[in-house]
Amino acid sequence: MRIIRFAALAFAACLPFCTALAGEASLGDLSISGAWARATPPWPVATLGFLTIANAGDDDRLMAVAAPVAGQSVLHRVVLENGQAIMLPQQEGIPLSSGETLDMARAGFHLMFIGLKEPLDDGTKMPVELTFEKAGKITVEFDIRKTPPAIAAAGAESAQDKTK
Ligand SMILES: [Cu+2]
Repeated sequence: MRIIRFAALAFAACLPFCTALAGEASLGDLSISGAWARATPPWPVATLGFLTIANAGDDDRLMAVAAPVAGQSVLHRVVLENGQAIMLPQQEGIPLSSGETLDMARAGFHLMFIGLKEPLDDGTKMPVELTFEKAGKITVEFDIRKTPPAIAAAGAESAQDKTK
């Protein structure tokens, strides 16, 4: 709990900068924001990435991701099985419903970058190609960060709720 509160404070402190840094792009009716991946130690194996996709058009689907720095990039969903969190590959892609916004972190999805060829340093960026079923392909610059903004944002939002 204490860690989450601290993260919320850290997020609030850097809010004006974080917004500008977050990986953003748009493709047709899709608006992508908050694209980031976790910074790695000097000898990395794999890392996770997250993003938010708002779909103002018809139903679509995130089918695949590819990052030059990774040997393999996959879509995962975390589910609980017998009390244990396991990651399931999403071979059918991740659905993006018409008129809805998918916050991958909150919905239990993530991108997984496996077989990293080099470390990802905090504060840098890496290009990731996203392939959608209907909208096609786009390359988005993901922010490499040590701190997970998803947890921080959840804290910031509950703080906002209190002001309503
Ligand atoms: Cu995974």
